[in-house]
Amino acid sequence: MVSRLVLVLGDQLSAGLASLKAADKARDVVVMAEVADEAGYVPHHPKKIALIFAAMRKFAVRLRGDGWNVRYARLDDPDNAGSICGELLRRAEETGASEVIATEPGEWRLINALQHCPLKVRLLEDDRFIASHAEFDHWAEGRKALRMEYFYRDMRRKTGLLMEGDTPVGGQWNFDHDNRKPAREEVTHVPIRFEPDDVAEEVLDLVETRFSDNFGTLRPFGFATDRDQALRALRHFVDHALPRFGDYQDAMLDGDRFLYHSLLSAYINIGLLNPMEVCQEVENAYEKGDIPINAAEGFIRQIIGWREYVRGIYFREGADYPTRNKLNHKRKLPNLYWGAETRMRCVAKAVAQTRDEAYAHHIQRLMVTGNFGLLAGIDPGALHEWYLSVYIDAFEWVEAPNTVGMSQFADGGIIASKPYVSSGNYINKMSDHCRHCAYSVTKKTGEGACPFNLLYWHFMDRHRDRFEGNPRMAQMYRTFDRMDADKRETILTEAQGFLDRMDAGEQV
Ligand code: FAD
Ligand code: DLZ
Ligand code: SF4
Repeated sequence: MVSRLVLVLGDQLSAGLASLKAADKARDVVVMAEVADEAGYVPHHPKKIALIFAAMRKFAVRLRGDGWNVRYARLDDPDNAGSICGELLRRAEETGASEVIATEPGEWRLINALQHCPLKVRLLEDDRFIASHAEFDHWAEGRKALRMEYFYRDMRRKTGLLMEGDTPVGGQWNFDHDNRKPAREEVTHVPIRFEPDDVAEEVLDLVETRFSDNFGTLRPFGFATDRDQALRALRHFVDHALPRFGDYQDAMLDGDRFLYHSLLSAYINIGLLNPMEVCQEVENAYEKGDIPINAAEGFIRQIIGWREYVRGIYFREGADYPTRNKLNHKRKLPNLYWGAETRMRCVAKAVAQTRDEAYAHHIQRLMVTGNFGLLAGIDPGALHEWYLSVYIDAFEWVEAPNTVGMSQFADGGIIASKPYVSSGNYINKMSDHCRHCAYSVTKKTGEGACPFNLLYWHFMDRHRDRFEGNPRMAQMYRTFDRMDADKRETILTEAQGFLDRMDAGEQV
């Protein structure tokens, strides 16, 4: 019988993958390929490329050990075709196969490329997610607003996680009001790191040679690159950080990059960990009495709520979603996102950490770099490309709704009911950055006034027509209008001056 090709992409490294389940070990051939197209569609952080290549190589070894026939192309193989479709065509010619079984990629670009590849490609739905496309669409159908909270409750009912029959454990669905504690200065959690093994070392050398111009520091590299290590990272998180995850979820500290966050997103996104097993581990810890309900519920909501919800939106909204720009923001991305010096301590810290770790936690992404981008009117497409490039966990299905929708309001309010904008006050409340900053968070105007304070009102002013009628923003417009006219004028002029200096490439 003629063999079929079974495609396994760099973020599909799961033994239970749909395409592997549908294939026949005895006759089918697994195709895996490190290709220039995937490594180059954005300038990925070197750590991200290293993680994916090392994890792919180790997964191929594992599949061979399980009896699969694997054809693996390394990036520097002389015959490498440079694209996923090209590699499939090459392997089809080698093996005589004419049919490909693939699990749906997490990006429209690659789905499109597979659909146009001149081979018969059977795309299977990615069942590592909890909600299928049909389930999400069924939930969304006919609703005026697609709010995550209601979707999340359905996912709790479907999975049975933290449920007692039909009612949520602890008597309420959401314990977020317990999760807004500001930063504490002594954080006891140190994330687990893994010394690169021979496979990882070889990949690090390759990445060093080929991608040294990309933004980001490659070494030291401490990410898990196989399932056993990823499981150890999960257990380490549950034992050491999860108990305080809820309390300090929104906090930021000048001297601590990770606080009590899990750093598990990349492992879940590339398939080393399954989202349900992660949640079950957390539920077990709660049932054993090791962690409080606000930690368990808060964490599980991020995975079965937010993660599933943003994926549903990405696929429901279609391929043009990442290009949306409802607020018509056009400013080019300032160099400070690529590490140019800035006096804004919060931004400088988030960007430096991103460069070193390929990681920043949610509030840094949303309320520092995202908030600044939105206030400054930066083109959301440019921000989308930045977030997709620089984070270890960035794949378009999850990155684009978070950036374009949640953070930049560029989808016009499908994900967020109001824009996530704030003055310096929020950052000061949730962090200690302002104490170390050249700007003064308490100054609203004049020399040294915090730029977030100026730009906040600039944003409100330039989008008055759109947001004045939003009941959740009306109070802020009233506050602005109560200021005397001179003060309003000064704020707007100073904000514009700041933007002009930034556009001119001056250090701000
Ligand atoms: P934790 O704080 O420990 O949270 C636990 C888990 O919940 C995460 O591992 C992740 O799987 C899930 N999760 C939490 N929040 C979200 C969310 N909003 N959407 C989806 N899953 C979530 N997450 C990505 O996985 N990839 C991205 O490319 C990405 N881009 C983002 C861009 C912006 C502008 C923003 C505001 C958020 C983005 N997020 C993205 C969501 C979130 O910031 C990261 O999932 C989280 O910071 C990963 O770190 P962690 O594993 O330590 O998460
Ligand atoms: C992100 C990435 C990178 C950097 N390189 C590869 C690769 O060489 N081969 C591969 O199969 N996958 C890679 N990936 C992951 C894909 O880009 C990912 O599958 C799509 O973006 C869909 O989520
Ligand atoms: Fe950021 Fe403003 Fe605080 Fe400086 S003063 S750290 S710019 S919020």
